Amino acid sequence: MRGSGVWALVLVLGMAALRGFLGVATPVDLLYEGLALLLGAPWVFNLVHALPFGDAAKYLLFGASYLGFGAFLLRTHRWPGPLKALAPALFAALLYTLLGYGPLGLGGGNVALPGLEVYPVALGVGVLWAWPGRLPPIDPGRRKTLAWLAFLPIALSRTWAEAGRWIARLRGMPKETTPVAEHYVVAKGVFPPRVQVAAYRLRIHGLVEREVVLSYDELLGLAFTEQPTALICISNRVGGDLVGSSRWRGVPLAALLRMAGVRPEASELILRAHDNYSESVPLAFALEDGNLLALFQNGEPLVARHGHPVRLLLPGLYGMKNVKWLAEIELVNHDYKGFWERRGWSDRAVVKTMSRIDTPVATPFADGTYGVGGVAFAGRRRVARVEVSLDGEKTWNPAAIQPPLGPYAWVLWGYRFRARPGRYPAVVRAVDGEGRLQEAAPSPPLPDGASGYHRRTIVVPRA
Ligand SMILES: Nc1nc2c(c(=O)[nH]1)N[C@H]1C(S)=C(S)[C@@H](COP(=O)(O)O)O[C@H]1N2
Ligand SMILES: [Mo]
Repeated sequence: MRGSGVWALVLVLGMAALRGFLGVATPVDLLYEGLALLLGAPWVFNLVHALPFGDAAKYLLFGASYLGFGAFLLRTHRWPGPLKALAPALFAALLYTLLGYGPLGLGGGNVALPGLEVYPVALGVGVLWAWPGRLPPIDPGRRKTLAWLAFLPIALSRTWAEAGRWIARLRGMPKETTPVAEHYVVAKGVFPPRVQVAAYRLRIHGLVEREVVLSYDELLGLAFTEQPTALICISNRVGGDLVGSSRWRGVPLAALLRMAGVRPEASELILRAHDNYSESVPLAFALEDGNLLALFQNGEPLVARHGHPVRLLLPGLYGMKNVKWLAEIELVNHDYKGFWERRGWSDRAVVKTMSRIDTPVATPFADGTYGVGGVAFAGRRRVARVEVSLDGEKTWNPAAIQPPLGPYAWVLWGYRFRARPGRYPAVVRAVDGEGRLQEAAPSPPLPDGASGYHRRTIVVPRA
């Protein structure tokens, strides 16, 4: 049994190395995905975030997945040889099925953790596990050292995450947090309406138990949350720059709705602004986590053009739903068409998965490789993976992703490669957290937002 333990450890570390150094998806990633999904339940998410781990929770979970897989291997210790060899593959099949990707992990050919990578790893590990040959005897004194090695996956997952750091060094990359002055601005009017803070009142009325009227100071007295959140305009073209990702801070919308007490008949919110703009959002969506009545952007009170004093932030919906200069929220029991809907634009306005190449000239690195990069965003579905092609879409290569600042922020991606100086046709595409590939067919922004891949000729200079 002791020999098995060591061998299980070796295999688990081997998989961590495949993941950490080569970016190969392994059965462990499926386990991580499953656990993360379980932990994605709002109450667990809040609990984990209340703990003093911060971002480390993710790495602990990643490490735990490796230990979990090791434990699974040990459970199969007494299985007959052939079954033992198939155990990791069965493990993968079970998780693929539970995750809804289909047992082979094909899920329409667009899954974030492709079976084409996972199964060969699973079979390889299985075969080594079933017939390891004769293991060298281990001196008991060294067992402790080996036990410490169990932490290597955690360390590796860290390096794997840190590996994204070079992405920020690529020339031409946007900042992870868009400064207020660089954030795109869209509004129906030319000048922002002037709203006096002293006179400002937010009114919540309609199908509520009690009408709520709050001054700016009263809003300031409520519990705040801060979250990095990307905004993208529905009229943004493929490759366009009507997208940004700032740190917004304010009062959760659900908390305000609770203050007013939503009546059971209510089904929709009408959002009215001081510039005669109006929008609507279904109540069920409005109640979700992440929706904010924002008063601050990147730590500063909102500036006029971004909605001073108060705007709405509805992560995952196109900018048009993120009402600036918010004046009132009315709860109603019917569908309401907002300013843009009446002009033919999308009613639901759920953002499409997008990705963009931001580096016209590849950045040379000391190791002889070159790097290109950009941003990607998939709203509440999150970005699972980004792929880049440099050969006219014959081959797609996985890009590295910088762990995003939060669930609603955009992600910075980067891709490193070796190539001779020259011009290359770069194309990028993203896969969202539901395993769905970015829509390839080009469509114009009207009515549902643009789709299609961003293509850009990149120059590989002489290093
Ligand atoms: N009151 C009001 N809110 C509005 C608009 C508007 O014209 N009036 N335009 C919307 C659109 S179309 C977009 S894309 C976002 C842009 O927000 P930003 O200017 O802060 O980037 O604001 C939205 N909120
Ligand atoms: Mo917009």
